[in-house]
Amino acid sequence: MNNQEIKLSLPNGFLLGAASSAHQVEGNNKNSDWWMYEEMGKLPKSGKACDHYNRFEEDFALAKQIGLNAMRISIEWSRIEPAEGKWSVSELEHYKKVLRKLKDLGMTRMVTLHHFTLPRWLADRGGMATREGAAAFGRFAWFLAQNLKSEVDLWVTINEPEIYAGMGYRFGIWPPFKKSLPGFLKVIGNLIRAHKAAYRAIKEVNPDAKVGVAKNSVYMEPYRNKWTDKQAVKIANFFANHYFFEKIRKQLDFIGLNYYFYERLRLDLKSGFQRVKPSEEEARSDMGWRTHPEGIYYLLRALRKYNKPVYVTENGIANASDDMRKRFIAEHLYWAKKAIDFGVDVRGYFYWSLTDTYEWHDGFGPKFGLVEVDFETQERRVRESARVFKEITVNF
Ligand code: IFM
Repeated sequence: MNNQEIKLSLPNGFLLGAASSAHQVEGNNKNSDWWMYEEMGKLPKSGKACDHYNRFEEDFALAKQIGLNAMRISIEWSRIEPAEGKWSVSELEHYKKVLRKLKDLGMTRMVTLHHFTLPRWLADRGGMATREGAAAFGRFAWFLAQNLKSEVDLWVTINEPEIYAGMGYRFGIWPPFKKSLPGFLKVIGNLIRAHKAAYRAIKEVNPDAKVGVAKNSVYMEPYRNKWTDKQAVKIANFFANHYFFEKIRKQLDFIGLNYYFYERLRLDLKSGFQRVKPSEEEARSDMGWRTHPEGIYYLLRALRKYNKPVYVTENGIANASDDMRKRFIAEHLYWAKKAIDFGVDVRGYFYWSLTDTYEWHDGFGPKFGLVEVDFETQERRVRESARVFKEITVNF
């Protein structure tokens, strides 16, 4: 793709935005389970992160300046409900200010309610491994719907349910550091309950609200043109990309697609089920994740069967030298546009992330941001690649 081809014409009202999550950018999220484990030395410390809690105005102004018309942020549950049933008026006021700032800038506001962290009090009681966790999430959603009714344009209940459950309960890398397949499946079941509870709560307050989920999806291909490899893809594709949507189909106003991963699968008697490693020539991010823009097209096409609006709620690359990012964004948008032309109702694209962030167990190493952050001085510098958004035509 050359630079000429970046000039895509996207549909009326198409959202071009960036995404972030509270714990990764705000700083000092002291009442969350992550903070607790960071203090114990089990995770890198997030500390002040990007100090976005105090610098949100500057950050949103940069988003506007680079040509974005939408932001996806998350509201930190542990700030709003630091103890069970005790709602913080001052934190609610803070988020009202944040959301109003976006409105003043003319930006659409997508808000996530659960992006990997939990209030400590709930984590102490088993979090999402319990049905009570799902019910508590419903109450949290109800509280926000009541109080932020006119401040949110699009609600996302849960971010990447399978990643959350997998990292915390199957691979033991994130809180609460468990490694159990039955435990993982139980959490998935409770996240489905949690989504439904939040969906019902928000709709009870405002039947016109638009509520969706942001689901991580993996584009998979068979390694060889063999029946076994194709079967492996079929099964893995169902569980990784569709099971969750199927379960919440009736409680879903829009679909959120987070796309980062491409896999080639093989299955045979000798080596069993295998994810074939990328070859040396394949483009990869600083984190070793291979990039495959075309994959977004096939994933989006497969979502057409749900007959709902779709937003790319995340897509991004860790690329400190910034030599891959512009092309990465342009090519994903190119393929998203192809999906629109195919008939998928894609309404927006949110790049991950506006700024560099605290990247969970990888700390401050990976650089995903359109805006570079010096974590010592908190200085911001817009990366060259961020220009891409001004080169794309959106018909308003
Ligand atoms: O930083 C994360 C984000 O929290 C969820 N989606 C993937 C991003 C990059 O790893």
